[in-house]
Amino acid sequence: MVTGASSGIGWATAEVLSKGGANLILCGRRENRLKELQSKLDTPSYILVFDVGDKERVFEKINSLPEKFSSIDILINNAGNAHGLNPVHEADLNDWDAMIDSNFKGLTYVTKAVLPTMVSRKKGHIINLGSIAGKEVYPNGSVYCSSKFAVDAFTEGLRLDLNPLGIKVSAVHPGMVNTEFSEIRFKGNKHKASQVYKGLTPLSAKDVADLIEFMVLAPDHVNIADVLLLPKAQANAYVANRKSSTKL
Ligand code: 8X3
Repeated sequence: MVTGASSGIGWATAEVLSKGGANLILCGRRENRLKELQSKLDTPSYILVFDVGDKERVFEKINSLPEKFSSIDILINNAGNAHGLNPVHEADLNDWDAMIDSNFKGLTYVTKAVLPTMVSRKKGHIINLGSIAGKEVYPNGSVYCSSKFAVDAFTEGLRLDLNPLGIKVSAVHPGMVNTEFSEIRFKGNKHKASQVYKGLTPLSAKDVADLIEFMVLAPDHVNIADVLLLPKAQANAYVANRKSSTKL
């Protein structure tokens, strides 16, 4: 199961895992995009349309899965976004709610809804998409970073709780990835979004998907538990080697 499959890292992950032979449950808010993705996949897939932040719908949809798709082996908790990049005193409360609802609360709801099928079989692998923003705080990113720090803490807690059950819990923390991410953060301002990756080669969604595939394919006794994935040009959350003088 991949959440946020309608674009970016989620889309690329679904494509890579399908090429590797996995049946897929594609989750997202945009049904037309999920159908487009489904038409490109090599393996059987099932679409679930919901917003991860909508608690009731998350459980309703996941509990409605047909028999063939109801035993989930691998959950990729990818859905999430950034809204705004502002200092605390200027930020919009609605942006904060949207980030906390999808990046953190939504991830916990989906996990809770999927877990019963893993717990009863004592089998499964959950991979959460964190961020370098969950390891380091940067200016104007206070609540986005908080939501990703929360994902990091939840991942560790989940790994502890599921340890006796033999269920693997891992996290991937990407730095700069060229997806719709910055365009959404800057509310459709393509110019501002393009400045973020100016003068350097960011990660592609496929780079992250390839890492996820590697983690999924590790031998059963191996858990690649926590990976920070950066483009070569990025040193940390706010230092990058750019060919131009553009600053983050
Ligand atoms: C995305 C990476 O550096 O824009 O989570 O926060 S960053």
